[in-house]
Amino acid sequence: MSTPEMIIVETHGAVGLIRLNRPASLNALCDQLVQELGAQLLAFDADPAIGAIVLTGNEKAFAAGADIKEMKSRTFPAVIFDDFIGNHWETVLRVKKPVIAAVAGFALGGGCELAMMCDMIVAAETAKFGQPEINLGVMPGAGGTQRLTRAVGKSKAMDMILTARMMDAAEAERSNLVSRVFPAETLVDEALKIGAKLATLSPVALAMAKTSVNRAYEQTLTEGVKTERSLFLSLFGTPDQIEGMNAFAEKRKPTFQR
Ligand code: DAK
Repeated sequence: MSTPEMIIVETHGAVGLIRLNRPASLNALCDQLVQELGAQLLAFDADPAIGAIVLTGNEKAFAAGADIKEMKSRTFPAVIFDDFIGNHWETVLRVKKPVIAAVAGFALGGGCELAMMCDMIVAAETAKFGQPEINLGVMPGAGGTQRLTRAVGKSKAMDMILTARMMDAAEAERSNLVSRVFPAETLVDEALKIGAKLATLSPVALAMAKTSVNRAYEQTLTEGVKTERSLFLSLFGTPDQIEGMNAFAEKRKPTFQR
């Protein structure tokens, strides 16, 4: 993998941190940035020393959307037949390890959609979420109409998508778009702490739990509970299940396999 130019990659113990780094364009998601992000997500996913991943931007923007200047001259045949914005857009959905989006400043359009593809979103008090594509004569195209609606409900999703209104961090927390809100200065540290906790847990149990929660989006309750049951049962007999339950009975901390 060549050295990335538009992301900053760090490791903090067992947590991989990716900072989107195109500050002059508010981290607008151009082809190169999206490709570098996808490659790094897969690299962390394959690295046994990494147990969780944090994805963040900077204090002004998580990402202000797809790069409008790069996208503006695309025509209908081209968007159908070209690899529009690259299929790396949804790489985060293929990652088995937990991925936390830590959002400060703008998370707009594709930036909001990228955050919603992560497993959880934590936000700084400065965060602003929105799907303003309607202002550009288009509409969300990377899951915004679906994931936002499932997160915040129809009325708020319609409000944001049809009027391009932004939602601040307090409203996003009230509306269940984000799980926790922190002061901007401590956002990344807090996200890393969550990642560090996750990295002490059983990777296989985390992956199965993630799969099961995601199935809640796809299935009826009855089918979802069936999926949950079979994933739950599949964990019995794994070294981590044996270790986790023995450790509890022996009043010691478990050591899970990486
Ligand atoms: N693209 C390109 N450049 C952007 C940008 C963007 N999305 N957002 C900001 N910038 C650039 C600005 O052009 C400006 O550059 P210079 O003029 O200095 O060269 C610089 O970042 C600073 O921006 P501003 O001067 O505008 O800063 P302000 O603080 O005044 O305003 C703002 C901040 C976020 C309110 C404003 O920049 C803004 O409205 N930005 C556009 C937000 C937006 O409309 N986002 C949605 C884009 S459409 C798909 C995948 C994804 C998508 C679609 C399909 N597939 C996989 C099929 C996604 C589509 C979108 O996201």
